[in-house]
Amino acid sequence: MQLLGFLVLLFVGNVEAQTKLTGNVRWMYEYVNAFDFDKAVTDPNGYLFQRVHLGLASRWSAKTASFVEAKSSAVFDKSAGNIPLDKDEFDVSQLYVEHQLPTITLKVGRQELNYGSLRLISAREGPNSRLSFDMAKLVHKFDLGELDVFLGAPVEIERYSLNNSPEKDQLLWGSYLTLKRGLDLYYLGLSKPSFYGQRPGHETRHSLGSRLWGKVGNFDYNHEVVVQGGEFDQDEIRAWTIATETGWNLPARLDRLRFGFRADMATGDSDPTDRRLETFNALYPKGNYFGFSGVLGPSNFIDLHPSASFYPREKILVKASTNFYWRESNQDGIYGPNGRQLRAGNANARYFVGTQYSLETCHEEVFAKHASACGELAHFQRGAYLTAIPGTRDINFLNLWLKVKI
Ligand SMILES: [Ca+2]
Ligand SMILES: [Ca+2]
Ligand SMILES: [Ca+2]
Repeated sequence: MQLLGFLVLLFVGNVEAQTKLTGNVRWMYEYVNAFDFDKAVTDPNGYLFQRVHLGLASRWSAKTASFVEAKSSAVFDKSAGNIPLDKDEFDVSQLYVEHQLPTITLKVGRQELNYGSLRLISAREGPNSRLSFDMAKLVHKFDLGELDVFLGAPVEIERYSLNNSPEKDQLLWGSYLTLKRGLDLYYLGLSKPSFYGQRPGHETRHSLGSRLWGKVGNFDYNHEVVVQGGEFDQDEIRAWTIATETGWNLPARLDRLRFGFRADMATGDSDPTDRRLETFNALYPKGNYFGFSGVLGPSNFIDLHPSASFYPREKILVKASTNFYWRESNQDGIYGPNGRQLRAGNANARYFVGTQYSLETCHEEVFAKHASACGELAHFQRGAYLTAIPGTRDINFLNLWLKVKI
C-alpha cells in the first residue's frame, strides 16, 4: 500500500507524465468430463471463465517509469473441480516502479516473471488468474544479452477484492543469464512449505539450469537441463530434469508445415523410506505444461510427444499431437501442474500413465486486429497405472477461448 501511495503522489505531482493504457479481456469455455481422472468429479455442461486486465504504464522521466495493472477473474456455471485460481473479484496484479541507474535497471514492486521456455518461472497464462511476484529485481543489459538478479515472494490469489498478499513463508531468489546467441544459464532458490505424498515439511530447493535454443538450417531446437539439490524436512533433495524440443520445418514451398518432437524426463522419488527426496519440483511452471488441458505437471514423468503443425494461412495454426506418458519411478505418484500429487506412488507398480491425443487451432487476428481465438480438443486415454486404480476414467477435454486486446 505504501507503493500505491507513492504512485498517487507521483501522479499528482507530475501531471505531465506520459501514460499509456493497456488491457485485455479473455473469455474461455471449458468442458472436462472427469477432473484429475476422477469419475465422480464432473461438470456436465462445462463452465465459462472471464478475465479482465487493465493497466496504466507511465513514464515520469527519462530514467523512471511505473506500471499499475488491475485484474478481475470470474467463473460462471462451474459445479466441480474448483481451484483457487478460478476466481478473484478485483485485485492488483502488477504495481511496480522501474528506475535506470548507469549500468543496471532496478524494478521494484508487484510484477510478472517469464523466463526461458516458461518451464520453471512463468506468469502462468493458462489458468484464469496469472501469477505475479512481490519482488526486487536488478536487470543488467549488455551487448551479448541480459543478466537478472531477483528476490521476492509469489502473490497468493484470494477470491475477494484487494486482499492478495505475498505467500507466507515462501521466497524465490535467483539469477538468470540470457545470451542472445541461444544460451540461458540460471540459478533459482526456493524456500516454502510443501507436501510430498502425504508428508508436509519445509523445502529449501536450489536449481541450476541451462537451456540451449536456436535454429540450424530447417531445424529448430530448445533443450534444457536442470539439476536440483537442497533439503525437505531433513531429507536431502536430489532431482533433475531434461526437456528437449526439436522441430523440422519443411523447406521451400512446404515451409508452412512443422514436425515437432519433444522428449522429456523428470525424476521421481525412488524409495519413500530413505532420507532422500528425488521428486523434481518445477517451481512456478506455466499451468498448461503439456497443452491447454494441463492435466499433468512435470514431476516424476517421462514423455514422448510428436506433433505436426500446419499453417493454412498466415496467423492460423492447426496442430495435432500425441503425448505418451510414463512414470519415471514406480515408487512415486503422478502430479498436477501445481505440483500437487494426484495419485499415490504405491497405488501399483505400473509405469505407463497414458496417451493424450490433442487437436488445437489458433487464429491470431480472428475478427479484428486485436482479437485472437484458440481451441483445443483432447482425449487422455489411461494407461496401465491409471486403469488399475479404481474410480478413474479417461479424460475428454474441450477448451475454446477468445482474447481481445485494448
Ligand atoms: Ca456447468
Ligand atoms: Ca483478491
Ligand atoms: Ca526417497
